[in-house]
Amino acid sequence: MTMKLLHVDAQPFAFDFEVHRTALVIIDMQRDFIEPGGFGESLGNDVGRLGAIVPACRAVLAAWRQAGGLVVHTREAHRPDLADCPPAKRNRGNPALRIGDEGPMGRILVAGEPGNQIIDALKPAALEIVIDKPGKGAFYATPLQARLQERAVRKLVFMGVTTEVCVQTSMREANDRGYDCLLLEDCTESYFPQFKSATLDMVRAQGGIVGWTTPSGNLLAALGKA
Ligand code: TIU
Repeated sequence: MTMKLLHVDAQPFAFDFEVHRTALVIIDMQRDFIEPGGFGESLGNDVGRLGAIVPACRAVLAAWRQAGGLVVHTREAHRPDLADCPPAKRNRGNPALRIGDEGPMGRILVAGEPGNQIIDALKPAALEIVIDKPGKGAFYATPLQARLQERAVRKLVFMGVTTEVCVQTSMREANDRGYDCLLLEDCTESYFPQFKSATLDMVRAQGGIVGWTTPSGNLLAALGKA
């Protein structure tokens, strides 16, 4: 693994990082959000948009693994007894299928069910960190902060879905814990294109109030893979 300081062209200015002090965090690339019949669709969304980012995510994941970087995968997942699912979340919006109900891919948003798995194209490798999270943020009620501190990680590169919900929430939580965050623009997607675009704008406004954004090609170039 290189110990060099690498520079990525980004907005609002260059993002500098060392691979051994940085983690790639892939948010909730689960069948529940990307395929029909899961949680995303139960909320009334057209899930078709999200799959388009998978090839770009795969390219980054492969390059990051080859560089020897730490990879964190998250899953939005509730315990089978739903003890970690507030009724306010389960009942919000009176959805067609509620969290815990039986759907075409098993129980909606429940750990261990087929629909709750990360899609095969981005399957976690042995020894990569997998974090099950009951909320939208990756830090709330999870061991993520401890796992990153054990490895002296200071910076995070984000991919995943959805941009303005779990990705943005996780980036804001990371900010408050002292991490610099880079969001890869073509490796994140929303059910609402205007929300993705607004999120990218608000992340990098005010001198990077939440973080940096860049197309994944710029990260690949910094890693020597473009
Ligand atoms: N509904 C929606 O856009 N997202 C979520 O409920 N969770 C995540 O973003 N992972």
